[in-house]
Amino acid sequence: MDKQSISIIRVPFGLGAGRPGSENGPDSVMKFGLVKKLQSLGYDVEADQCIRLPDGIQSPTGSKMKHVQEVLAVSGLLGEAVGKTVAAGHIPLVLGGDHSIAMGSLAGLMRHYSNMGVIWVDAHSDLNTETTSPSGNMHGISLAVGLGLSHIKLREIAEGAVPLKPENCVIIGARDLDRDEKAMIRSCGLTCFTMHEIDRLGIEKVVQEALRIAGNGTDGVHLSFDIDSVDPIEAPGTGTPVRGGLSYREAHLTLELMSEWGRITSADFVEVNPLLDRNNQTSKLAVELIGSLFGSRIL
Ligand code: 6HN
Ligand code: MN
Ligand code: MN
Ligand code: MN
Repeated sequence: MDKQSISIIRVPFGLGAGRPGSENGPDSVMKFGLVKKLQSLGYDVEADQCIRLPDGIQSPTGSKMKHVQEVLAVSGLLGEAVGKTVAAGHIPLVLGGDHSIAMGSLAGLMRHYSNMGVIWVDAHSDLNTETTSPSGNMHGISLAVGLGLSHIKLREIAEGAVPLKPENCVIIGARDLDRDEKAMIRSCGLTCFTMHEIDRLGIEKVVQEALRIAGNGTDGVHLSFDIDSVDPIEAPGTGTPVRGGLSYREAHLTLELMSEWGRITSADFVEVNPLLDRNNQTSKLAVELIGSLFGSRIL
C-alpha cells in the first residue's frame, strides 16, 4: 500500500456469532495502540467512524438464522461508510465484531470496484447458506453472501453492489469446513488453500499464489482477516477456535507479503473476542498483524 490515509471503522457488533464478546473487539484493539502503530508507519489515520446497531431493530425469534435483521442493519450502515471512505481516497480498515460484518464491507466495496479480488484468511470458509448452516450463526455465511450464493444479496445491503466473482476469491488457512461448505468449495470456482496446502507448499508459496489469483485483472483487493486463522496458542481470544492454525510467524509473513505486494486496497480484522482472551494476547496480536499489513518490518 502507498503511504496514504487509513480510515479505521469500528464495528462493535457480535450478534452474528454464537457467543458474546466480539462486540468488544474494536475497543480492545484500539486500546493496544493501533492508531500510534499506524502513525509510526507514516500514515494519516482517521479513527472517528463507529458503526452501531440502531435502536429498535430486533429479528423475530424462532427462525433458523439468528439476528438476520440486526446483521442487515449494521451491514447496510457499514457498506455506506466503507463506500464513502473509498470514494474519499482513504483505505478502509474495518475492525470487528464478528465476521458477519464482512457482508457490509463487501457490499460497500462492490459498488465501487467493478472487479475486486478477495483474500479470506480464516480457519473456516464462511460459505454456508441459510439452507446449509448447521448453527444458524450469520458469521458462517458471509462469504457466501459476497458471492451471491445466499438468499441475502449484496445489493440489498448496498444499492448497486454486484456479487464477487469466485475466480477472484481465495481462502487461506481453512481447517474446519462443514459438509456442504466442502461441496460449495469444489463447485463454486474459488480457490481454497487449506492448512494441508500450507503444510505442503509453505506459506510463502501459498500467499504468492493467492495474490496472483486475487490480483489477476482486478481493480482492488480486499483482505478479510479472521483472527481464528491463527493457531489458538497465539490467538485464544476468539469465539470459534480451531487448533492446527497459522503459526505466529506464518500469520505475520502472510501480511508482510501482502504489504510488499502493495495492492491490498481495504481490510477487515474480525473475531477478536476479549472476553475469551488470555492477558489481551489476541488484541495485541491483532495490532501487530495490522502493523505488518501496513509495512511494519523486523529490520
Ligand atoms: N467465523 N461453519 C460454522 C458455522 O456455524 O457455520 C462456523 C462458522 C465460523 C464463522 O468464524 O467467521
Ligand atoms: Mn479525510
Ligand atoms: Mn470467518
Ligand atoms: Mn473463522
